[in-house]
Amino acid sequence: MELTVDESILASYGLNNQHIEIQQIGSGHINRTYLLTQKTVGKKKYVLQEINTNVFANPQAVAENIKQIANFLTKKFPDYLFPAPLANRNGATMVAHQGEYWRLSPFVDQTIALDTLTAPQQAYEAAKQFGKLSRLLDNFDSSTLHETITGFHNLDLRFEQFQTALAHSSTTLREQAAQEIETAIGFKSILTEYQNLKNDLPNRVMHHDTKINNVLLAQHTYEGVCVIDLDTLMPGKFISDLGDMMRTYLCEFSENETDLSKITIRMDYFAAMIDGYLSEMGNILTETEKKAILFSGKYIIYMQALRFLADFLNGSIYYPTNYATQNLDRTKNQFKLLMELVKNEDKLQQLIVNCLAKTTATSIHRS
Ligand code: GN1
Ligand code: MG
Repeated sequence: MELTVDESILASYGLNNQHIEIQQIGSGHINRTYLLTQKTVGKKKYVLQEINTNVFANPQAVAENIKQIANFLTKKFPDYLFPAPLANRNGATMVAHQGEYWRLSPFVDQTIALDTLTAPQQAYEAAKQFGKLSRLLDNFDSSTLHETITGFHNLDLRFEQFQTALAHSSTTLREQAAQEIETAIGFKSILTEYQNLKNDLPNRVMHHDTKINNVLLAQHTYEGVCVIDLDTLMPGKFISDLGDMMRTYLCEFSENETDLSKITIRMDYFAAMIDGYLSEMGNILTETEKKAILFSGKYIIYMQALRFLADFLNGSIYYPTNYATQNLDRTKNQFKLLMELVKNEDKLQQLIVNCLAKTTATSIHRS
């Protein structure tokens, strides 16, 4: 079936359906994404996205945040590539059409978004890109931004949502997930640690969705090019970004892998990832943040497991699935990953200490 997009949406950007080829792309769970290619000479490409308003109830807030940040970056760091949505003929960066919200972004040519990594250097490059964004936004006042999803990375809320889902779930789903429910409760000390830590971490502008397919690498060299999926750029804590990198860079297989024996952690990727991140953020992080580096992984992986589990218990209404128990399988996958992280805690902490020492040595050398 040939894909088409309503004429008026394209027209507002000066584009015409007949001169455009449309192809669905991306592996994100939330928004639908299309690649538009002009059939005419030049074959210019764009990315068109429909914002999922079940998830982003206030798309205007999303658009405003991205615009504010884009303005700041353009002014302060004009060479930085930030693929923000383009302004249409009316100057708006989003188009409303029959209750749907659409936006058009530049397509970054000759790049690739990976679902899993195949070399430590890729982890270095990807982490460096997210670290760079945080560094460039270090002086941006995060309190001027909207919270595009309320309590998005609030672990208290996520645990509560898991408990609510559990209380309302059917006996069948509850029985199917009995082992994972027990594991979720067994790891509750991560929630306590989060509660003790969160107020000591400064507010920053965080990306909040740093999974590996949200960074573009150069097609052949795998050099980092830019970050994408900017919807959750909002005030947050540093543990969000580095944590989601650990969740998606360290294992050879993604959250969809069902063979749990494959869910292990790659130490060399961990070291490369920390190095890449610290090459940008090493001199900016506070001492408390530096101490929370390993915790960031536990926090995000635990939260993601809770989110998949809650969704399974709710009847899989949030994350799209290919089969009925996929969110339960994803929960198992994430818990296995969490266990691997905990099992290797001492070794990983030692790697962090080594990486931090390198950062300090470099900054002394530079000064
Ligand atoms: C969603 O849209 P996507 O696939 O980049 C989710 C993230 C989860 C991720 C798990 C707005 O991200 O928080 O970590 O799935 N985004 C939202 O794969 O809920
Ligand atoms: Mg996303």
